[in-house]
Amino acid sequence: STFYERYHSLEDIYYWINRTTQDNPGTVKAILLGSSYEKRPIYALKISLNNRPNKKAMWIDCGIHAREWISPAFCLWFVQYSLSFYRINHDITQILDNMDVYVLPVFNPDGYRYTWTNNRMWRKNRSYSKDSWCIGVDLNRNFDANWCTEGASSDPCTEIYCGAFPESEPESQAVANFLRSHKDTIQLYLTIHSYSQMLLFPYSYTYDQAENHNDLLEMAQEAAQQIRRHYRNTYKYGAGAQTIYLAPGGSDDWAYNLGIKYSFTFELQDQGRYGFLLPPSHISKACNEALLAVKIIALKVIEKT
Ligand code: 0X9
Ligand code: ZN
Repeated sequence: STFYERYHSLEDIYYWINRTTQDNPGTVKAILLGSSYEKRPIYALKISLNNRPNKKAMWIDCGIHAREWISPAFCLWFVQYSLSFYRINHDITQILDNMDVYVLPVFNPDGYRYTWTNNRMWRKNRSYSKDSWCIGVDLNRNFDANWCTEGASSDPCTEIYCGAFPESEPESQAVANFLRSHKDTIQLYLTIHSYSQMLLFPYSYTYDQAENHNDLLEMAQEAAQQIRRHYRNTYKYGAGAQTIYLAPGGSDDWAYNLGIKYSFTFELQDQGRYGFLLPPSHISKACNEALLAVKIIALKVIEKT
């Protein structure tokens, strides 16, 4: 198997980030967004293929939940594909000609490392709370979007602990700060999770429909249909609250309310057979079908804006 058909430790991914920037000078830059609770750097890659003025951008983050290993694997896959197939594949060429792409491979480095060394099923980050022995905040409940209402918990011992206040965690703060300062160029926000095979969009913190609900629904539906056609696999799609559950404080809803009107959460393979323990032999199919969905959605955003 190739490098991209395996899972990689945090140290390997840092090394890969370094290599990728060195091997692609002028195209890929590493941006230091901040550092984690345990002081590890949080890097995003910026892929910029030509120097058009007023170029728009899209954002993809992976690994906000530590145990969802297919997610960082997808970010690496996406970067590799973009660099290898620019000017070869029509769709990725079209996308990179019109947009810069920011890719954050590991949103939650402390948690990810912990899943390699101590507990494969860890989800949250690794921060200590003041008044509990329990460790970790669910970073996807820590954003300022109806923060800590129904679907999150104020109990530090649960898997959906929302933190002491919105953006209390250095990881969510680093990403929120970057998105705030780039909201005028970023038109599309994507966040990659697993598992359950779903394409979700706002809102997850309320059953109310987003203002461009029909647009988002149409995009997700088209992506799911193409996955079915090309890969014979089923992805559900819809607004988060209606499709899975009410869950406030998520990065997708927060980015949407910031003004990034195309905001999606992808839940990659599988449907529960292996769950978070998706075998490496499934990485290529899981990533290729998600890549198809990213392309369809990004092309539609370019078309619409
Ligand atoms: O609950 C989550 O954070 C996500 N599912 S997961 O099993 N990967 O943990 C779904 C997130 C959907 N979006 C929001 N809740 N905002
Ligand atoms: Zn997740």
